[in-house]
Parts: sequence; structure tokens; C-alpha cells
Amino acid sequence: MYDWDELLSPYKQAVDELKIKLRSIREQYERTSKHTPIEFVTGRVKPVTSILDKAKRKNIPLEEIDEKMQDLAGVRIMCQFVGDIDTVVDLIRMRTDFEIVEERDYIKNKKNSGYRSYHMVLRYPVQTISGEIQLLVELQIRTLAMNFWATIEHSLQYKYRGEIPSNIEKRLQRAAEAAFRLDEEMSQIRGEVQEAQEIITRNREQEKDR
Ligand code: 0O2
Repeated sequence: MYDWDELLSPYKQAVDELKIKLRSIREQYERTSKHTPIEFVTGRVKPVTSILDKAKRKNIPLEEIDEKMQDLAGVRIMCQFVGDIDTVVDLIRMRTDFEIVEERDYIKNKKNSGYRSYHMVLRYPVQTISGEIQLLVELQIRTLAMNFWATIEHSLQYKYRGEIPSNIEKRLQRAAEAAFRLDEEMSQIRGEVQEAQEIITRNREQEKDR
């Protein structure tokens, strides 16, 4: 029997640590008057059933899973505006607590499905009782609109076991373009949106001081 707990527990540690570190970027922005490029952060260790499905699909032997499957640990950063994604990518590139091993820009080069996101693969060191181990973590950076689309499309992939009927597939591609236009519109009124958010933050702080 394969010991999944032993394989996956350092990945869980990596996800937990990165969630804390990335959420702290948001907290640091909140202490300034600057717009925060990070709306929220999520993370997960890939469930064993998904690992087995992907290994079968990509012909990866079980003993090579940790080298060949880059997303056993996955962390996702959601942003309000497309421009925030560049800011987050720059912040990630500046860090010294991990190494970036690959970047995939599915915003400039969207997938045929309509999927858009910026992916970075990190080599992240985890400290264990047996010493340091380096693991791969996939970081996905996307807007709220890209995330909405990807979440819906992912559940349809699940429902249809990866064989989405072509009429729904076409609708999803159109929905992806609509989501992208929404991102473009929001970017154009970004100044207005940010001003509104700053007023709300200021009012909250004044309430707290009372
Ligand atoms: P889950 O359930 O999110 O863990 P491949 O898996 O073959 O597509 P590869 O080389 O592993 O490709 O890496 P890629 O495509 O850069 O990133 C894979 C992950 O990106 C996926 O993980 C999804 O999370 C996301 N993704 C990529 N393409 C799509 C898409 O068309 N729709 C949606 N909704 N998400 C996508 P998993 O393992 O598929 O699944």
C-alpha cells in the first residue's frame, strides 16, 4: 500500500506556510494607503483520486509523482484587476524564500478551453525533523472573473468526466471572453473603484477609533 500521508504531509506544510506568507502581503498593504493587489489566497494539496487520475492520463509512474507532478501542492492568489497580477508576479520574483523554476502565462496565451491564469512553479524548501526537503508548488494567479470562470468550468469538467459536450464547450469559450471583457471594463474604471475602497477603509478605521 502506498503511504500517501508520508508523501503528502510536507506538501501540506508547504501550502500552509505559503498561505500565511502570501496573506501577510495583503495585510502589509492594508496597513498602507495603497491598493492591495491580493484579494484572497487559497491553497490545497491535490486529493489522492485526482493524483491517480492525472498520473494515469499523463503516464506518470507512482514513484515519479513527486518529480513529475508539479501541482501536488497548489496555491492560488486572486486579484481584483488584471494589472494586479503583474504586481503580484513582481512581488513573487523578488522573494528569496523559494526559487521560481517555471512560469506559464495563460493570460497572454489563453488555453483552447478559454482558461486564463498566470502560473508559476516554485521550488519551496520545507523544514522537517529529518532535515530540509525541496518541493514543487504550483502558484496560480488570476482575477476574480478568471477564477469564477475556471471554477464553473472545472465543475463541468468533473460532471462530464472531461468530455464536455461541444455546445456547452462553445458557451464556456464565449463566457471566458465575456469574463475577460469584464476584466477590461473594470480596469478602465479602476481609479474610481480604488477611490471608493479607500473611502470605505478610512471610514472603517474612523469607526474603530471611536
Ligand atoms: P485541479 O483539480 O485544479 O488540481 P494539464 O494538467 O495537463 O492541463 P499541466 O502541465 O499539469 O497541464 O499544467 P497546467 O495546465 O499549467 O496547469 C494545470 C492546472 O491549471 C489544472 O490542474 C487546473 O487547476 C488549471 N487549469 C489548466 N487548464 C485549465 C482549464 O482549461 N480549465 C480549468 N478550470 N482549469 C485549468 P488540474 O490537475 O487539471 O486540476
